[in-house]
Amino acid sequence: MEKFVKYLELSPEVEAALKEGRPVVALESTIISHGMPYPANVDTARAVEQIVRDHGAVPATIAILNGKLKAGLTDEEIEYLGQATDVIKASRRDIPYIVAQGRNGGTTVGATMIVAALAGIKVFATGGIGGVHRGAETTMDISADLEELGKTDVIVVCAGAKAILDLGLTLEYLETRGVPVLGYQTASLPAFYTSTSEFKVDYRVDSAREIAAIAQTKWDLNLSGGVLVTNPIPAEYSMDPELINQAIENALDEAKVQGIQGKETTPFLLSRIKEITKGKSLDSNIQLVYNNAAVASDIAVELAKAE
Ligand code: PSU
Ligand code: MN
Repeated sequence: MEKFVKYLELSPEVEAALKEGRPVVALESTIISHGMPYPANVDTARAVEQIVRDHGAVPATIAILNGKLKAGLTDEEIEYLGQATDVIKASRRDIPYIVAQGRNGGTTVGATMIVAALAGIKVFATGGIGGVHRGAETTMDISADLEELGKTDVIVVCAGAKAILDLGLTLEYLETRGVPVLGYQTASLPAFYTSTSEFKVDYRVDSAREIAAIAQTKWDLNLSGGVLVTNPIPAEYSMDPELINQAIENALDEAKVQGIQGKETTPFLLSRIKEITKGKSLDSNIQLVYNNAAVASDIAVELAKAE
């Protein structure tokens, strides 16, 4: 038996689905513990699970609880992550400490990929990925999400990257790490709150079936690592670019003045942008997560068919 098995705890539903080769979609938990305020975080987490089910897949929300790497949470566990103050934002570097000390962690995109891969889950839906932060040429703030995409075999469905990041440098980094950036029914890189940006994705792909085939081909060829699917926010929830960009600029200025650094940066910016936009950014954030869960489920269904 592989050594990691003793740290892993799959819910009975997730375990059965994986055993039987049925589609499973991983969901992250930093978005619950650090990405959204209570109770919107918990309501969203539950609604996302329902959307995955409605699309014929089994949801596996991933987190670290009492030192166990969990895939598939109970309602009470989701509620706990949404309210507790002892939950650590968990990236790759945090996992050994949290597990060995029996602590709790909300897993980032990168850490969720790690647990998904250990569990045998190939598809993961999130809101936005971390990336190369603006000013990274001096701060060196580059999200570990990008490194993980470079080496861990999971398809990540997101709404692109937020303009709190340097989108151009984020794409450069992904290219260096060999990560295909696919646009779901779009050639433009979506920018999270808005459906387009001035950047192009590597390839536009129009169906879940084609995305599944591209990922399967990548892994058949031993080209290890993730595939990034960027799925634009639906037009009716897309924000006014001027409004959101002004909010982002203001939030970035405040972060600088207050000396916000490291892992606090992304949660700080998300929360400030929400306040500046009077909650509009949170509404958009929730809707794009729903949209990503639906597409990820379709991809998981196609992947399961092909296997
Ligand atoms: N972007 C969002 N909401 C989030 C995050 C990013 O719109 O909740 C979270 C994700 O879990 C992502 C993490 O993996 O922030 C990236 O953090 P950092 O930039 O510190 O790597
Ligand atoms: Mn960072």
